[in-house]
Amino acid sequence: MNCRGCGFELNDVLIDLGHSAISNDLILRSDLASPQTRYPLKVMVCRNCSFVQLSETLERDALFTNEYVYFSSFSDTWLVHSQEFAAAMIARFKLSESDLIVEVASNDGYLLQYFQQSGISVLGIEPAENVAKSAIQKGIPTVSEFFGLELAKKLAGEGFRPKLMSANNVLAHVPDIHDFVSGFSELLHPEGVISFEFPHLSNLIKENQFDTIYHEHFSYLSYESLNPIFLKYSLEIFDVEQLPTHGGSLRLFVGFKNKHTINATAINSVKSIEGAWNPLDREVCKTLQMQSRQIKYDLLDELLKLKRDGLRVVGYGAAAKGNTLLNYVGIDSDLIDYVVDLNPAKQGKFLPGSLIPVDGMNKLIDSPPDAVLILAWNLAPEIHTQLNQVLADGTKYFVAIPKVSYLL
Ligand code: JHZ
Repeated sequence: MNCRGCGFELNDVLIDLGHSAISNDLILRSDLASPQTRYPLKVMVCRNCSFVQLSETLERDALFTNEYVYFSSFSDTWLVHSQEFAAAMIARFKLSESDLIVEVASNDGYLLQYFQQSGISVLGIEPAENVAKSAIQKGIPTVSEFFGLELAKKLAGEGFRPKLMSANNVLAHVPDIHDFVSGFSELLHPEGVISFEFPHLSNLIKENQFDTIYHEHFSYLSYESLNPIFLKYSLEIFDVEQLPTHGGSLRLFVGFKNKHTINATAINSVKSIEGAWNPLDREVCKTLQMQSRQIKYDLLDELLKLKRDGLRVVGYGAAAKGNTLLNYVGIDSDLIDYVVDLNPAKQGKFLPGSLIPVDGMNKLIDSPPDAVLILAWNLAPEIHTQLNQVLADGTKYFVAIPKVSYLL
């Protein structure tokens, strides 16, 4: 097995989570009797370039289908984040009505809508056709194809030259990172800027976010491992921001070499964090594996305690990460009655592996729980506030990451 970053042979394991079902592949009631497939979920680190990646990868067409269930607009926290980003980019890079913005993995138009409201031309690229359709219905022009060198050449040939390209939470989803990055280099305006956001590997390690490992995420990213890949395609990282979203993300600003002032202070601060949480350090790997196992024991302990007391426990947020947690810990509907999610595309289905049913808010009212495990822990404050208005005062709320703990 060779590194998808540099081709070097891979021998070092960061963490092994056994076998798991495909996280966003929710099961229809009519398929409940069929056998379920689980695939290995093991993360490797390249000794040569530090690129962190899954050992086995599934075909992208099996993961991003026409029934893809993740719609970005279901979280207000994320919408506010996107609106603020749009305003900040327009101000910082002096974007005007004559400029074009292209977003790769534009989902349901959750971000481009804010640029469009400012009168700027936008183009979305979203391979999941059902999700792209929802953006088009909102009036966001969207091409429903996978992005890479081929599509970039086609768009450049048609005269598209974006001043800003944005790619949020997509870099990790790409099997061929070289083809993907070279596409940006092909399409970007010579003076243009690309913004890449992704959950930061250092936080995954530091905060035990092992549940963010699933088959859709081919790689787990850092400044250090991405820098050489950008340089190969005449691009360079000139600035970086550390964000609280998705449990701690990086936003990299990338442009053509020598075109932008480098923010060395911001870059050095990220490099020093990555030095402290180095995935090639054996102790770091051992600790992550050990703490993940501890979370498994603690969560099972807590659920068993609640069940022995005769209490009803439910989950909230049928997040992709929730499925890794449930599969790894070995939880099913004997321990968690149902999971609530606002997204109608997930409701009425069953979580892959655990086969826990997914329902809407009405179920919470009809069968109120005594305790709620918030699977989307990254959105816990928003969810907690929302549920407090609906559920009885004594209801308990808890999360499993970074450790099993109750919310106050
Ligand atoms: P959420 C996502 O992962 C998607 P997921 C993706 N795989 C990725 O790369 C990472 O982020 C970074 C629901 N919800 O965003 C909506 C409510 O029902 O934490 C979602 O189904 N009510 C591309 O799937 C889920 O919770 C609410 O009030 O792990 C949250 O999923 C809120 C706020 C959310 O990410």
